[in-house]
Amino acid sequence: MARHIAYIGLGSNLGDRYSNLARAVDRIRQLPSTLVEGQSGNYLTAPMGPRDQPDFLNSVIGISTEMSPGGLLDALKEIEKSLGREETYRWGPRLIDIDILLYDEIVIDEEDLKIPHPRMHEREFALEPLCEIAPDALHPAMGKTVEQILRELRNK
Ligand code: PH2
Ligand code: MG
Ligand code: MG
Repeated sequence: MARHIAYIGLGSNLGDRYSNLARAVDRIRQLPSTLVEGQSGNYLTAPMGPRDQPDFLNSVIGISTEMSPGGLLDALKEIEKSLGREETYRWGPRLIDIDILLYDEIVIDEEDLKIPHPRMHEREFALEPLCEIAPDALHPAMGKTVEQILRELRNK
């Protein structure tokens, strides 16, 4: 089976945010045929969207995996659930959020699975940690590297 490179964004703004991110990465390490190849630092970030919620802790990891995009998405949702995530409102506070940002240079636009993550290009809390570990990763829909996208976002 072919190996694929994916970048995954993690966020938490409830409970012990550091431990929530660490536990999520531990679970991702245990996924079948998956290796964590790189891990950014942790970034304390102001909430985007509704402002009346705690600050987030965000990070990004790079993995190599034989899992398909759909299989990976299902597995990440399971991990969110197993760590105790409960649904609130859209962009509301969450114990753990695990999003696929990029998967190779694939573009998928399905109801439940959109890759690249449809808002990553406007979110410094995703781009900054991603840039730390993979500045040259290509956003296949925009035809730009993540470093370029971050620079342009900051110059707006
Ligand atoms: N996630 C959201 C909404 N707003 N803000 C920050 N700073 N970090 C996040 O991870 C985040 C957010 C929805 O997924
Ligand atoms: Mg998210
Ligand atoms: Mg999510």
